Amino acid sequence: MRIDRVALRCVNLPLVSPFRTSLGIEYAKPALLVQVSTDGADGWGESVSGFDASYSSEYIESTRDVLVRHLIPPLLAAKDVTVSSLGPLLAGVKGHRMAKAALEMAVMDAELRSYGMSFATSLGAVTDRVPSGVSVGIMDSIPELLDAVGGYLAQGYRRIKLKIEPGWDLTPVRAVRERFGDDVLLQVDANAAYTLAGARHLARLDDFGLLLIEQPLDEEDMRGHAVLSRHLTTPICLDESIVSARSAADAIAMGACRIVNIKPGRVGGLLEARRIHDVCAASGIPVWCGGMLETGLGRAANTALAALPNFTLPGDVSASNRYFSTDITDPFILEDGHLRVPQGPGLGVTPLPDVLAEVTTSVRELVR
Ligand code: OSB
Ligand code: MG
Repeated sequence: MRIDRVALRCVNLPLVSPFRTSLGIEYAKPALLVQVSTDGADGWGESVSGFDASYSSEYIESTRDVLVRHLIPPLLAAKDVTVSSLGPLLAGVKGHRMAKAALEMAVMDAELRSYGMSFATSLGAVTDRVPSGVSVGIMDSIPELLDAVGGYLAQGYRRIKLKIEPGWDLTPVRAVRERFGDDVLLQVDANAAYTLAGARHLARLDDFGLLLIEQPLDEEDMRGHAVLSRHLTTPICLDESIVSARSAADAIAMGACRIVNIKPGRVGGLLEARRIHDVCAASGIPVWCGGMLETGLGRAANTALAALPNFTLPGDVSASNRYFSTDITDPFILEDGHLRVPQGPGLGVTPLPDVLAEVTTSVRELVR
């Protein structure tokens, strides 16, 4: 495939309600979209980098910069680009996994569209629908939280994840258990807000039968997670700490986690995400698909990945209307607590031109 043009498009979508985590509060979802034009089909990718560097060292402007200066030029110069040639082509650039993931997704979309093959088939999906969980932000009050959780359960979400931080942990978990009972699949995500000094406090979460506690400690504190895990009966799940198949293998070997959250957009792309899935499967570690409030483009890719066999827990793959009043693609809809895995060529979805135009804040084009 010859790549003739790459367009980098910044979009900003208002969120239906503010999303608060231990890292801050978001009112809108900014995203950098990558559109590749080739001698075959066009393809779309989406970067999960955020507006600031609070969740990850990568952020939208750093992603755009490394794409423009270092990642796109070798693609435009290459005679033939396929998704499997990207690894070697881009090996000279360290890190910048979110940028690489967006580019890989766009090239993969173009390549698979030219074959008429879906992401699901290409990745090895074993199901055509995936159970949908929902990530519930930190709220101003318990009644507000119970309203939100009750609303999601009424819609049919199969699993609830509560964002926690020191001062908002035991009380919201207890309140949700008391109101909605012990049968609700419930888990928590701290986004690295605790230290080992909080181990005894976190162990009090063991009373609530949680599926897992996600990323309680700093992303680089693999040893700390291994120590903490010996103080808890609740399984530790890592998110931010898992950046590659190698880090997943290390985490498992150290006993730092018993479950892994795989975010393709954060680990360098779908191929690395699949390698993490495979390492975990071989080690008996269940995985689930995380999310970064993706638009319908990233959601299509995540849904396809979540259909692989070792994705045995419901993921943060919620319906479009959990995030946006209007998505940039046809919306993903909750049906009996599941999202359908797109079956069309490539991602199986494309941006709706009118909506795209409305949410676009800038476009930059690079040509061969
Ligand atoms: O830690 O899983 C996280 C959103 C942005 C950044 C980090 C996280 C999240 C979520 C939302 O929890 C998951 C979703 O996309 O629904
Ligand atoms: Mg997380």
